[in-house]
Formats: sequence, structure tokens, C-alpha cells
Amino acid sequence: ARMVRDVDLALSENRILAHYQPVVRLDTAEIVGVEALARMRMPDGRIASAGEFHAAFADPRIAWQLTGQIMNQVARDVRQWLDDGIDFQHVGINVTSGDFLRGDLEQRIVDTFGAARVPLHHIALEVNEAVFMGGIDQVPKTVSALRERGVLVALDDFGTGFASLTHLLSFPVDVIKIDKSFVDRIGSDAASSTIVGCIIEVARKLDMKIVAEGIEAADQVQALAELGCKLGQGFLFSRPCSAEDTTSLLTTFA
Ligand code: G
Ligand code: G
Ligand code: MN
Ligand code: NA
Repeated sequence: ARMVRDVDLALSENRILAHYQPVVRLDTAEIVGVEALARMRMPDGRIASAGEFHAAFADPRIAWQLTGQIMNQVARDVRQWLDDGIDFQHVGINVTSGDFLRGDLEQRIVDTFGAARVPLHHIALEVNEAVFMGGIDQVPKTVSALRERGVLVALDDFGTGFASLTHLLSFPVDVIKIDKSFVDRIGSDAASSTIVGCIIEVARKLDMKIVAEGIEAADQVQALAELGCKLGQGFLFSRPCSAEDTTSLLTTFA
């Protein structure tokens, strides 16, 4: 309850910020996109990461306001990057089940990015496995409607929940994000490498992109590249950073 109150206040005081983590090509470290991650500026000035206030996202009203404010900032920042002539592919936006339950997520995305003249193919909706497999009717419906409009859909945290490779055939997505827990075990655990190798092979056959998450070490890059993974993100390349710092990174490395 305390957490919900803190986030609610931060929302009304414009203290919820979009930070961004680069997604890079593993062979060249060139930035191809970013993932937006919510941050809260605390009354003492410290920046709290989403993990610290994640519990508040379970309140659908909070989740919806947060998604709205993050999308508005993303629209403004992407407009700036496009105006600066920066060549990048997409920005990921995390959404949760509450965002789908309201039924107007599609319209909100169309309106927000339309108003900023941001083409929808620059937007990637990140839906985690639990939400994807949660049996909510609006999820597959909204996902396919948005894909028809050109929005990319990423299956986030792949490998942590119940999504199987079979599900991917019935619920197509554009991007699979391999969870950090697999990336951590690659190299030290032969079974994890085999599983990740299979995911990559199936994704390639289904024409889906693969992004490995939470890369912290150079030997992980090596192992992922050997398995055929082309894209990744993680502290090794860059921590999530402010819109301003992201603009500098994109200007230099995109
Ligand atoms: O950035 P951090 O590691 O603190 O994120 C923790 C969790 O919060 C991750 O699971 C991430 O997907 C989620 N998260 C971060 N930003 C957002 C957001 O804007 N909306 C939603 N729904 N989840 C977010
Ligand atoms: O659930 P989701 O995949 O959206 O969560 C992304 C979260 O992972 C972000 O909050 C981000 O801060 C965190 N993250 C990104 N890269 C790394 C990394 O290399 N190591 C660790 N420990 N966390 C990371
Ligand atoms: Mn994500
Ligand atoms: Na992710």
C-alpha cells in the first residue's frame, strides 16, 4: 500500500522517468535499439529502478498511468532521435496484464505515437511469458492487432515461464528475448547452451529475432555468438541510462 502511494505521488509529480538500455549487435557492439525502463526519482534525488517499485504495477490503475507516462516520454525521445537523424530500429516498451485488460492499449499506442509522428515500426511491445501465457483473451487479440499495424512484439523473459516453442507457432511474435537466467548458465552448463541453441534455431526458422538479455561477461558474448545469437543487451555493453545520455550513446554508436 505504501509502495502504491509512493508511485502514485511520483506519477502526479512527474517523477517517473524513462531510462533506456541499448540493444547491440554482438559482433560490432553497434546499437540497434533500446529498451525503455521505468525509474522513479525519489524525494531525496536518488533514482530508484523498477525492481524497487515493481509491486505497484499490480495495481491496474497505477500500471496504466505508468505505461501512459512512459509512452509519452518514449514518443518525445524517439521523435528527437529521428529528428537528429539517428539510425535505430526500435524502442521496447514493457507492458503488463493490466494494460491489456483495459481494452484500449491499441488505441493508446496509435494515438500517442501518431501525435508524435513516430512510425509504429519503431515500437516494440515487450510482453513477458507470464502475461503472454496468462489466458487473458485481450493479449493475443491486442498483440495481433498491433502487429498488423506494424508494432513489433517481443516475448520477454523467455525461458522463465510456460511458453514453449510450440506456443510460438500459434502466437507469433517478432522478437524473443532470452532471459538472463539462461545467459548466466551458458558456458558453465551444457544443457542451457543446448536449449538456447535450439531456441535460436527455431526462431531463425520462424523468422523471429533473438535478443539475449543480461549479458555481463565477454565469454557469454562468445558463447552466444557461437550459438548463432546476433543481438544482446546487458551491463557489459551499457547499463540503462537517462534519455540525455542515451542520445549521446546513440549519436556515437548507432
Ligand atoms: O529496470 P529494472 O531491472 O529495475 O526492472 C525490473 C522489472 O520491472 C523488469 O521485469 C522490467 O521488465 C519491469 N519494468 C521496467 N520498466 C517497466 C515499465 O515501464 N512497465 C512495466 N510494466 N514494467 C517495467
Ligand atoms: O524483465 P525485463 O527483461 O524487462 O528486465 C530487464 C531488467 O534487467 C532491467 O531492469 C535492467 O535493469 C536489468 N538488466 C539489464 N541488463 C542487466 C545485466 O547485465 N545484469 C543485471 N543484473 N541486470 C540487468
Ligand atoms: Mn523487458
Ligand atoms: Na526484458
